Amino acid sequence: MNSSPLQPKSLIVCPGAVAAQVTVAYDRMVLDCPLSWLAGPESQLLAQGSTLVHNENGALLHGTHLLAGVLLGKGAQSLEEESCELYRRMFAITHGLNRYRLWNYVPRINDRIAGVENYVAFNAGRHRAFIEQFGGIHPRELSAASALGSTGGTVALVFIAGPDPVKHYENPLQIPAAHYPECYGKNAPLFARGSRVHAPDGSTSWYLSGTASIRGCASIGADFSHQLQITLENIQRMLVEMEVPVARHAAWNVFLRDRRDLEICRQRLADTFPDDVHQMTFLEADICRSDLLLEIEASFRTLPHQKAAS
Ligand code: 3EB
Repeated sequence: MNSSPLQPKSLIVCPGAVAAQVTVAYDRMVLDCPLSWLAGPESQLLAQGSTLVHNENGALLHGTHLLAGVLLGKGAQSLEEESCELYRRMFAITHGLNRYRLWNYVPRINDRIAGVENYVAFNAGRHRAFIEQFGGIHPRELSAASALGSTGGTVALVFIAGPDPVKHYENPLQIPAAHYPECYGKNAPLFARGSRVHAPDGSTSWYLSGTASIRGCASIGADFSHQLQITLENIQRMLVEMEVPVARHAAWNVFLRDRRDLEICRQRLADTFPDDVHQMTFLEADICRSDLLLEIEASFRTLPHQKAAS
């Protein structure tokens, strides 16, 4: 069904599905994500635009200053091939635009196939697509991202892109992921720790990448509470680096490997970011490194310039 292009359309991410799938109905494009919802808002609005187009491999949302989309793997021979093909498609679709934010959902991310962990195979495919596209790895092409394990189905890639200027950030407490040594996989993960976008209407968006208990390149923290502490320190450092103002709208996603850690996690986050407690979604998901027990991502936004009241 085609609806009026004047009607705002939304890209929404919803957990709780069996396999990643995109449904488009009237004014909504929904990515059903195979992660378990635990607490907080049950769906998240990622982007709004004016036109939706879709086929069996994904959906795109066009707005005046935005192109957002969900792309699903077509079931290639291997996870590496499927990941490479998804990134090729995404690069073609976003050609000439800046990429603001990416989400990677990798089925059974910590399982091994023929001795290779699925996350390692995913990184190999992503790396190949970057080299094909840019001839090398350039920091200006690395945007904020998250990589989560899903319970099944194909790889899913969600992106937000557009023409507005974007600045990418790294965390001085962490080695840029693109420089991780080979012990974390032959091909490094390719993302920035955060990205900031200024829109022409005066609004600003900050995207904080999936943040975990990593210092330098090493996973640290033997138990959940310690990993949470390190993760929060990484986040606080990024909020300073990116100059995220105190007065802003926030939306958080907290991914827990084990749902039994929910209460301690909720309490600590409520103590640390009391104004944001109602904007935190808690999900159960596998994290890309098998020794990591949680990952936290967020986006922040300030409103367009207000016209002076007359
Ligand atoms: C890390 O810092 C944790 O592979 O796209 C976080 C965000 C992580 C994005 C990705 C991985 C990715 O290395 C994992």
